[in-house]
Amino acid sequence: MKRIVLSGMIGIFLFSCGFQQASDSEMSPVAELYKQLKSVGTNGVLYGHQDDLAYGVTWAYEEGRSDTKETAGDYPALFGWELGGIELGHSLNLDSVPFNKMREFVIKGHEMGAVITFSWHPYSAVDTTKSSWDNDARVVKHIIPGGSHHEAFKQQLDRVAAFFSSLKTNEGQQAPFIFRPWHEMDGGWFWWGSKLCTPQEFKTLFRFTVEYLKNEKGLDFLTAYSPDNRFSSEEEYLTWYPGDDIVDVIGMDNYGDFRKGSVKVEAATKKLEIVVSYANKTEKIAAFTESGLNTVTDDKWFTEKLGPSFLNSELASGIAYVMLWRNADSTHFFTSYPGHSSQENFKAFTANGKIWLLEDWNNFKKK
Ligand code: BMA
Repeated sequence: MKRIVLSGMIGIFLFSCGFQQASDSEMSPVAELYKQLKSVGTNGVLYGHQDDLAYGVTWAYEEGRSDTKETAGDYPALFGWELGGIELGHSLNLDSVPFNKMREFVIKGHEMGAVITFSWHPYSAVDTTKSSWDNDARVVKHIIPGGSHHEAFKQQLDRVAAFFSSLKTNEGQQAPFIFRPWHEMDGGWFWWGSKLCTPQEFKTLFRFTVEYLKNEKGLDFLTAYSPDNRFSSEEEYLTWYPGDDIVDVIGMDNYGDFRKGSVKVEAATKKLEIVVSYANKTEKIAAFTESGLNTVTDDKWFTEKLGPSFLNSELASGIAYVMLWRNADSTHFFTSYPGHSSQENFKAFTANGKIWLLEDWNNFKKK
């Protein structure tokens, strides 16, 4: 990895010019990440896992551990982390991960060569006792510019920005990452979801969030747009889309098409094809930003459901990565772990040459 730090202004300039135009020697770490992920194409799919280095089903905060590594033999190629709680100045996130530890894991993951992505389930800036899932009041219209709680929302973003700015290596290099705010907006379970804001309000919120962090706070990162699976056409997919000028990763979260008893692998494939087709058209990165089967109730799930959803289609296999959700405890885990009855199947899935763990990804980058 090249470690060339450009000033914020030059970074913004390169960003607005499009990454492709910069030559390698002048590329920022974020531009380089974009280029690397874009070059994945149909060669492979990075395997990612939320909170992988922090805890697994049977352990927590034990140096070097990872349910992925202990099951499949290597770390994930992508690590997901969650910011919820940072906006209130909490020292632990909403899943009890200390932000100080998270920072260490992010830097470690980056130095290992992995891709880093952040989700964010913020508390409401209108009523900070309300979590992301308190969907009984309109929040979005009050926090966008002109809204009654816009200043309070900016203070929340200031805390997010301070954390992002602190993600620096010992040499002072900012670790590049993908920020994936306001996800699953097409569902009705979050206060930024389809029940409680209009597409226009949503787009204003999304744009303000990204532009404030970049333009006011001088941050540089890739941005992911990630609706849930409730679309069947490109037009529907783009209902909440804030614009090609601020989105880099064209994503989808999808648990619904993988539920035991009502699995719809082909439907999932069609949606991924819409995602990849739009990303290809706009020169962006396509990704399967979240999935998993809670408590992995199907021992063959990885090779018979998840894998085929993208590997069975040349177009859908153009996603750069797939990220599975966290392994919190024995009642809330979304991928395999050592000793679980799905472990052999998970090994077989990750042994497929198209599914890349960390070493596969690092080898690809060397080529
Ligand atoms: C959800 C669940 C919750 C968690 C939240 C944010 O899907 O895993 O337990 O608090 O994500 O990470």
